[in-house]
Amino acid sequence: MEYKLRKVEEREITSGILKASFKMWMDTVEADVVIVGGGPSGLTASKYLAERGVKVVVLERHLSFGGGIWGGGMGFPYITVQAPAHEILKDFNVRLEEVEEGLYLANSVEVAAKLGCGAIDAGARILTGIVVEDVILKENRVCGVVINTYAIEKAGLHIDPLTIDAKYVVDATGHEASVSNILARKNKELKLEIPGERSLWAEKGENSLLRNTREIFPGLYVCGMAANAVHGGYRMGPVFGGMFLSGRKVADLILEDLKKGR
Ligand code: 48F
Repeated sequence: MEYKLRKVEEREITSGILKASFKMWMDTVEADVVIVGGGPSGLTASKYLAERGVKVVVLERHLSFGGGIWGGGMGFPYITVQAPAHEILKDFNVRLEEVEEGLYLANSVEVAAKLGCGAIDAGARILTGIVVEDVILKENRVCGVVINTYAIEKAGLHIDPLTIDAKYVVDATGHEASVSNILARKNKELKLEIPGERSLWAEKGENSLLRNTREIFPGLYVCGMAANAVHGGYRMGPVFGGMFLSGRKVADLILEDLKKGR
């Protein structure tokens, strides 16, 4: 390696970034599936959809993906995962340690990083710093999302949003269930009751999560903690088997729907 860099002009840097960004955004005006939230459930779903050739866009409010996974339990950087969901982490090349029969430990920083890598390598597009502030609702179906930048949201500026058309939208926004809440709040005639999550009961929360992972309104699926928040399920703390399996389930449900041409 020669330790001498090529000369570079400022305009080359700027025009290179703009050219790539506009090309990417022009290709993001519509997608098969928009997943809102780049936490464990959303990233898992995105990998299993993208590797089957589905055009997937993950929109994440913050500049980094991973959601609630980075900090493990109260800042101790490990999460627990129950069988058979550890098989999903194997698909992402995450290293696991079996601590009890069928119960595994994984380092939370490694999980967050590898979920993102796995999703990107499978072909999912992850856009960070983007907030979903509404949905497109036509003829009793969610058919896309309304987006703005996190910087604009945080500054409180009144700037009109842009949109992304989608065949399916997935609310993977965690405890907030923000997409489902927006739909319910703005469209009272739909009579969508969203009770929010209950207190912590790991076993119950994990099991109900999988039942609650489903299409809650035409075009809108919920997965991850959002699925329990929408149905009044329990929270579960730093046990993540349900999150990964919920992401996998929503991908399978959507693949089935796409196959049927719904
Ligand atoms: O909260 P989060 O990690 O969701 P999850 O996949 O996993 C939950 C676990 O982390 C944990 C748990 C396990 O025991 O309960 O909490 O269900 O990730 C949700 C992501 O969605 C983003 C948010 O920044 C976070 O990274 N998000 C929320 N609302 C929006 C959003 C929005 N309106 N637009 C874009 N991103």
